[in-house]
Amino acid sequence: MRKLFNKILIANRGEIAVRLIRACRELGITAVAVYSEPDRAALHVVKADEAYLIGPAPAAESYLNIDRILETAKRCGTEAIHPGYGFLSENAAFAKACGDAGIKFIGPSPAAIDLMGSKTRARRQMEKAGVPFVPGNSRGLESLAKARELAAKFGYPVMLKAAAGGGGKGMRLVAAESELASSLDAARSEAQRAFGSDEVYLEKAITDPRHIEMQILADEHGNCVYLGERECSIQRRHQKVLEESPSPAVTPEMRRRMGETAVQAAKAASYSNAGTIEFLADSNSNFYFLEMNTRLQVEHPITELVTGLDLVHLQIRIAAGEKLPFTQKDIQLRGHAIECRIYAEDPDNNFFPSPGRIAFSVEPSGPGVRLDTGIYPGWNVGTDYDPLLSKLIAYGADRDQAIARIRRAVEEYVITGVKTNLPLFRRILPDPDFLAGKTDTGYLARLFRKPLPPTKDHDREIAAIAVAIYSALNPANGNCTPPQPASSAWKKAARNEAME
Ligand code: MV4
Repeated sequence: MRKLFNKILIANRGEIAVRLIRACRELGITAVAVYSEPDRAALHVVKADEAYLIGPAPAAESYLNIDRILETAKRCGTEAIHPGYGFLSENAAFAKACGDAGIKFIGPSPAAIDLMGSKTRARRQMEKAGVPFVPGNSRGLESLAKARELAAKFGYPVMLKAAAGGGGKGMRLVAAESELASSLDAARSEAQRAFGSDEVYLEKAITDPRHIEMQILADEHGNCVYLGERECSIQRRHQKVLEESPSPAVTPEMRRRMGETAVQAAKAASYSNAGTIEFLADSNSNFYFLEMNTRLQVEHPITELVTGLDLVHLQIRIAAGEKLPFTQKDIQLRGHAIECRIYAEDPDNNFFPSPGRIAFSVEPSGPGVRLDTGIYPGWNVGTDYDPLLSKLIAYGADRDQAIARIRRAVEEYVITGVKTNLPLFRRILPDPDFLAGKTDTGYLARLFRKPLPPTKDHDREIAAIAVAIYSALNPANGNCTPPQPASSAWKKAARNEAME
């Protein structure tokens, strides 16, 4: 096989950087890591072929430092840059700067990123393409009077959103006309502060919608396919917690309509590479375009498991100019996959970040289990970046088997030294509403109002704590300290014994 690229620089950190390095390794491509000062000994630095310091802890001076990253890319002779998710992944100026420097940005064109970055422009483009979207306006609101008129037309409750926002930032729910004036003022000043633009638009609010997103893949020759949906409604403060594919709420017919709509949307944006169309779905299975994410997403592994495709390999092949190696009819969705995002957060203290040194861990494995992790025992989890530690993913022939496997894997998983949200999954996974697939965006709030069920996990937890203490007290038996040099007395004795 022709080499796609000789060298790729990975402009990211944590589990996703490790995921991308693995893809490079599989494709025979040299993987270059960049890192900030506190990330000197991060897992992605350990795993890369080369690694370069790009600045101090603040992201603005390191992982968001376009000049420094491009300078590093040129110095080490990289041919392409993969931005991962977050950081510079949806920054059109960065994508453009890569192109100008003769380095391939592994993602869509700057124009496509730019289009989808403006929610109002994106809505206008989708309108032209005949994609269904939430009733609302697609230009900034010029006045309170206009907002009143539109809200009356669509009916309360309505949602005010920042045109430059997304992901829930700068969003306000307005229940009645009496709140409209103050909400509009607040939304405007919040948008100005957060995004440098006070453009705000209005949509009819869908109550307790589901968040269902469709993965697409497009090459640079006009071919585009959809790879099935992900149900992402289980969120806390716009942070996804658990995702699954397929969605328990989507029928084959709805999937086909959603998929074809997503391909239409991608084509209307002249989109290439991997992308995701977010939809809101109401309780009557109507779905509406919400926004497009122009990057590889955190939850991409569940799509990989149900399609059998490697999305990162495909991203790299597309960026190298290859055509999609399949058409829509070749895509077969098979089985069921669930992802749990493991965060360093304290569920007993309002999910407050829980930094610290990973003292010890037991990683789950076994049938149908995948763990994408960015940590190791001894690693110090800081507060400079996102608190995502790892993603635990399970696959099964059907939803029941996927749930059984992820429950089993969550029970196996031990992390000590920081608090994690693992106990949250011990609540979600056996919950009758979750098991019945009743998982709209109001699901977690409803779960938190339920009384805590009695737990049978305590014995296992106590056993895990005992192992951790034993290991901490007896360094030679644990993995919290570097391996003892071979010259230690007992190892010598063991060697002598082995030779006798
Ligand atoms: C909405 C909505 C209801 N109606 N828009 C939140 C994230 C951002 N991408 C859009 N969001 C929403 N937009 C209308 N017209 C409800 C939400 C919403 C939500 C969406 C997806 C997942 C979780 C959510 C939690 C609260 C609100």
